[in-house]
Amino acid sequence: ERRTLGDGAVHLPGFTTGHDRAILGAIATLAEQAPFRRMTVPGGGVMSVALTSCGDCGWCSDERGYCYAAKDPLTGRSWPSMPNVLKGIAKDAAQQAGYDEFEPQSCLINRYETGARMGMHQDKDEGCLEAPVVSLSIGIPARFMFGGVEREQAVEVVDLYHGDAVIWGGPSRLAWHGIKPLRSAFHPLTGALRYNLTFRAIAEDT
Ligand code: MD5
Ligand code: FE
Repeated sequence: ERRTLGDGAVHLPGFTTGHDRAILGAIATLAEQAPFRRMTVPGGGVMSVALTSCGDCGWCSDERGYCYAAKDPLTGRSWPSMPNVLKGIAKDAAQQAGYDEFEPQSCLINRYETGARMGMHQDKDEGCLEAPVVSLSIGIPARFMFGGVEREQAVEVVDLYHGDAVIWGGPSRLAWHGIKPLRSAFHPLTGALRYNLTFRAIAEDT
């Protein structure tokens, strides 16, 4: 099934079906090498979402700002490479949405516990804004807030469930978005947790 969530956003409900255990196994192995951690954001707050990354670079935040960095600031080592099983699923999802050339360099993995949330933001640190972001939702559901390219535009709430893939391309690539505080729930494969994996093409800053 392929649905249109909004301008340029393609929703593939249940896309990861059959790969869930492989995805969760990959996350567990990655987290041994680059543990989930809660990052500080500019202003001094600490995110409620814990995260880690794999691939050529990983998303980082501290008091000074956000960036993609080749080394994990927690371990001082390179981020673990992107597992082929994850890269393959991301490329297949992108292809379903018409992006045959998508080559993700980085995968950010967010881990939400009950009450964790993500405030409204745009993803624009990647450099390659022509490439889509592919996201996979695993575990308990989330209420996704989907706004417009302008901060003031109305926000639509969309529920994202275990196994859903969303390909954010075209005008939705720069849409404002966020996640409402996670409601307590249980999923047989993740317990009380939700994971979101986002696959991104990154260009070096010049
Ligand atoms: C999440 N993660 O569920 C979301 C899913 C993040 C983040 O927002 O930055 O880690 S990715 C949603 C996304 C990405 C790019 C564009 C749009 C949504 N959009 O146009 O709404 O943890
Ligand atoms: Fe985002």
